[in-house]
Amino acid sequence: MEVLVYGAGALGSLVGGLLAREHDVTLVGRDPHMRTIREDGLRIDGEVDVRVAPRALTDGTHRAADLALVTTKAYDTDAAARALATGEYDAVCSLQNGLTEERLVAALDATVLAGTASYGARFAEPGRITCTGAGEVVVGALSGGASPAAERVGAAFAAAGIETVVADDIPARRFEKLAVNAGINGPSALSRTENGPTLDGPAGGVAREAARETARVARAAGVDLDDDRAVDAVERVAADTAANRSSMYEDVANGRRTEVDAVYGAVVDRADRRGVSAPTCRTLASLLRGWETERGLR
Ligand code: KPL
Repeated sequence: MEVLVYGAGALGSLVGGLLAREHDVTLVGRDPHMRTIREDGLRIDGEVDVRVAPRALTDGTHRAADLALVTTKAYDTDAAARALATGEYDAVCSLQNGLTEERLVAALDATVLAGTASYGARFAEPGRITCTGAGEVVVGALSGGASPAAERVGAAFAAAGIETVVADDIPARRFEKLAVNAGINGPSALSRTENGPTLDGPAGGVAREAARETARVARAAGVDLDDDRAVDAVERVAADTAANRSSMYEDVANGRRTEVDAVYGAVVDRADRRGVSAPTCRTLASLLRGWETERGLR
């Protein structure tokens, strides 16, 4: 299968590198990472040991592939969609944080799938990614149910040795993932703690409450996600990735813009539209937006 990975940061490079063991992969990202991959190939170490030589591009002009994976930060989704709209893909699958898929649907004439990748990935240096946790990829139709496109994509991931689930309950899984991000990302970034201690320490109550609020918003939107499932998911992911920094902690530690809008904005906007309360997510959104404003990041 020909696969284009749009957004070759840590996770995109890791997933693209694993796929390149079996498929014809093109990574789209930034220099010097792309230049190093072109010259020396891509090295993945840590929990897996992989050396591959995918194509590595820095621009977003027209191209075609069987599958385009979108792995950019959520706030770069519109730019990714504009670039992908100049190409042709049988399926486009988001592995991003936040509920970004609707924006891809609006911009693209292709089947858009939703996915999650529970791998831990850290950018070590240009051309080298460290896998800090080997997980699984879940893929499925945006509105749930069976999907031949999701089956094809799932089979391609599995053929590359990636543990893969093709799920028919994507609406609940998307909100479950949002609950995980709402529970872990803000509290870990604001308390500067790794995922495990975030749940075990003083920020644990905030994390669980943010997950419950996300589940409430999901239910108000007609998605069947109960509070216990959302809290269990946060606790499970925090335990599985205990020693990892969340992406938002990394962003804050490096003085970069965060995915506050895609995570907390998504919860709070939906809460406001549906008339449900989400005070914890609202507070986390305000704190993170305030931090970004102070640093001129928004
Ligand atoms: O998706 C993540 C992130 O850091 O953005 C989690 C699942 C919280 C893992 O750290």
